[in-house]
Amino acid sequence: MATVDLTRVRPYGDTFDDGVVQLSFSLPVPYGEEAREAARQYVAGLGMMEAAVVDMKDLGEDMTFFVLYAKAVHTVDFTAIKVPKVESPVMDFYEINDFIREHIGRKIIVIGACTGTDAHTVGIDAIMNMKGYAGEYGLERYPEIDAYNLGSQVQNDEMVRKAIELRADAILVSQVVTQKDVHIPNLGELVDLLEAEGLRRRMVLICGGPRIHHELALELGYDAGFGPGTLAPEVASYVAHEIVRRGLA
Ligand code: B12
Repeated sequence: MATVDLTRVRPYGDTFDDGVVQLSFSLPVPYGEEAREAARQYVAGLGMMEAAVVDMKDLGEDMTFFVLYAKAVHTVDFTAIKVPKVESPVMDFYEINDFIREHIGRKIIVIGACTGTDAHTVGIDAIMNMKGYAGEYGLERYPEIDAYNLGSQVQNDEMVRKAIELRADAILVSQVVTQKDVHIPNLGELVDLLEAEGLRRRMVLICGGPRIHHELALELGYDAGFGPGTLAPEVASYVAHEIVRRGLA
């Protein structure tokens, strides 16, 4: 194995450090040799070398889908990368319940929903549902957590009303549709409403979804953001620790 210079890394396709990447995309052009050349020229225009179409399919209606290989010339400095991450020890189901009993001394109350116009409930269900996801029970199964899954298309004012009614310690917001950045104003509105009610600092506020990351969540005024592949214990561990850290118990 060649020695890796982490200040100058680039993709590895065939031979080490060759810069080869695979790209796929569609163009609104009819299938054929002109389409192949259009895709090749497009990728060359991105600054990549030796662009070659290795597969293409007619999508109908004058649309063509392509798979290409090409060589990237630039590198990135891996040593200079800093990514904000949720920094909290992850406990298992039993440890979390013990932690809550020992450090909080009462059940914690969590409400969650898919908010705004978003109807993709599978993600929030994966975190909250009794039956769980990927081998991990959801929050409804935790004896020390009272979890309320409010479902889909819940409006922000309704979330706030429920948070007050149920005396929530934490609010979980799922946003899956991100077309035209619809999630940004929707997530921001909830923060504004909580601040207007004087509740923001009294609750742990979390968002999640396939295109959510911790840095974005922090920018929008949330305490934490969780992305693809999140499991319930990561969320429950964070909430429990954050309640203790912030003295909200
Ligand atoms: C199933 C599905 C639907 C179902 C939803 C059914 C339901 N009850 O959920 C139906 C058919 C209704 C649907 C409708 C639409 N959909 Co749809 N759908 C999907 C699909 C195929 C799977 C999503 C899913 O279930 N993922 C599985 C879960 C487990 O993953 P997850 O959501 O990422 O959740 C995990 C993490 O992100 C995280 N997480 C998620 N939420 C939260 C919240 C918190 C607090 C935390 C901590 C963590 C967390 O934890 C979860 C577990 O690890 C995706 C494509 C895809 N393959 O992803 C498109 C997709 C999401 N849909 C899309 C679109 C565009 C739509 C429609 C607008 C289509 C239309 N024109 O009508 C409508 C919108 C309806 C609406 N008002 O929201 C687009 C979104 C594109 C974008 N970037 O915005 C996608 C990506 C498809 C695509 N490639 O175009 N959809």
